[in-house]
Amino acid sequence: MLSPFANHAEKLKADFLPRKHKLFINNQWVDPVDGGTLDVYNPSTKQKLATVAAGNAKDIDLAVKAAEKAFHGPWSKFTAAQRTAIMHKLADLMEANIDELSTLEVMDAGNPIMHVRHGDIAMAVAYLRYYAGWTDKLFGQVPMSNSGPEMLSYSTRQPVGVAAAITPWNAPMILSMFKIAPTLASGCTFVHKPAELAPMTALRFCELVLEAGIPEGVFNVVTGTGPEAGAPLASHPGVAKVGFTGSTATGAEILRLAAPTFKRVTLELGGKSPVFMFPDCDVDAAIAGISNGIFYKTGQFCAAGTRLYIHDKIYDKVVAGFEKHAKAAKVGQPLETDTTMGPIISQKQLDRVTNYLEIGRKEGGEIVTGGNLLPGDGYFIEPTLIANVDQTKTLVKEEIFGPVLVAQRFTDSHDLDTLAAWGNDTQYGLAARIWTTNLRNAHGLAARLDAGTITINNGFLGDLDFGGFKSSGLGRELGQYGIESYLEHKSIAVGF
Ligand code: TXE
Repeated sequence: MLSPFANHAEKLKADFLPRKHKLFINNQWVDPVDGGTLDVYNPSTKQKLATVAAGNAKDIDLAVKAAEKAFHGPWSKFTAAQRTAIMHKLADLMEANIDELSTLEVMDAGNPIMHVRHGDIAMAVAYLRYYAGWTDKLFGQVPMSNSGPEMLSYSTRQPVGVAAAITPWNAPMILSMFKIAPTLASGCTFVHKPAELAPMTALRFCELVLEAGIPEGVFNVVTGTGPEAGAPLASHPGVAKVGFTGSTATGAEILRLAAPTFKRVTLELGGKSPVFMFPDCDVDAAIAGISNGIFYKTGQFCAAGTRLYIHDKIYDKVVAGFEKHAKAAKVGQPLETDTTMGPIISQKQLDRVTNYLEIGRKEGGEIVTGGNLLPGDGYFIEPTLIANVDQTKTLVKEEIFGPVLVAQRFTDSHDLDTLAAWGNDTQYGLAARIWTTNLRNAHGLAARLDAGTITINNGFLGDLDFGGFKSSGLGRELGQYGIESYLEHKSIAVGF
């Protein structure tokens, strides 16, 4: 079927993609100081998509200085209402260009167009509008005990300064927006180092920033690799806050790089999220939930529910149901509107997934469905379910970051403490899912699990904050809490 998005793809191929992509500093497109370049590939065709600039420490320094100047300059004079207005303008521009932005992100990162158009990019617009509403709702305090005719002490808040964002490739626009929106709402300025594997929407977004009239220096993008551009950004003394989404190992490195200058750091890292399926749940809804959950971003999603704990009474039905969904899934070209699951992002990530499948086999796992690479031009692999595993197995402990589920049984003899102990038996604590209609199981288990986000049945996170316990991260993004790390608190005591 010819995708209605094919026209956008053709236009992008004719105009935007072949350009000489530069760095966006001070509202100008500039060449990187040392002239480096990086090729970007389409994971569903393995074809080169574009060549972008490879910035390094020198470019990061220019971008941070521009952001520092803007922070103390014109941007600091913007009222809350003006920041709100400009954020709404940016959101309107995103919406006006949503089909093109979505197409570009699909060509760059490989996620299915319908997920990207109606999920990621639409939600990024919504988050921008959400935080646009926060600019005039940030308050300090005046404790009654400290105010009176002869005393006044109060607290106030101010933006921390330059906020850096280092983002991954699995959901480029939305994970960037988790950081862009609170930056603009709080009055901070921004330097972004997008993922080298999928930087294209970040660059196209700069054109919308220009069109929206955001003053120079407020919003800067330096493309490049992690070690060459990300590391100097995370350690730059002019940066006050680093927001990072990516691997746990790189998160630890960011924390180390940010430590000498005591930057505020938020980290959203890996996960190995458990899914508990009780016999009283809506089994069909639960099967659809686990299937869609693992098809989403081809399992390359930090909060994906990957460890299934299924009650014995419904185990066979769930496994058969998933198999049916997996066989019916259309794995293929992500610009086609009926595609269920796209490719893995790169050969390296595909090798990582196939290596885990090999480990699973060696450790005695039974591949119930999937497990094979699929023909085609891109990095395609079948959705996979592996049974006959237990808590000791590598596939139950480590993040695979591919469309692979592992399934275990439980029975009535396992109490909530045992189930929670299994759920918590990992270094991660990002998310958990519970399928049940029994309130005692739902709340009892949710209270016992160490996870930042717990979904019961079809629960939707909405405007709640997002982040993880343990090695899944530090701090939170989204919601009211998500703007806190962009704000400094100041207590002022007045003497009369
Ligand atoms: O991640 P990296 P990779 C997990 C997932 C995946 C694994 C590896 O398990 O298989 O990580 O993916 C930048 N200083 N997640 O290697 O390296 C890099 O340029 C500063 C989970 O792609 O963490 C990119 O912009 N920055 C995840 C960003 O970090 C550095 C999303 C992410 O890359 C850097 C992606 C350095 N030294 C992967 N090294 C999630 N939480 O959703 C790299 N970077």
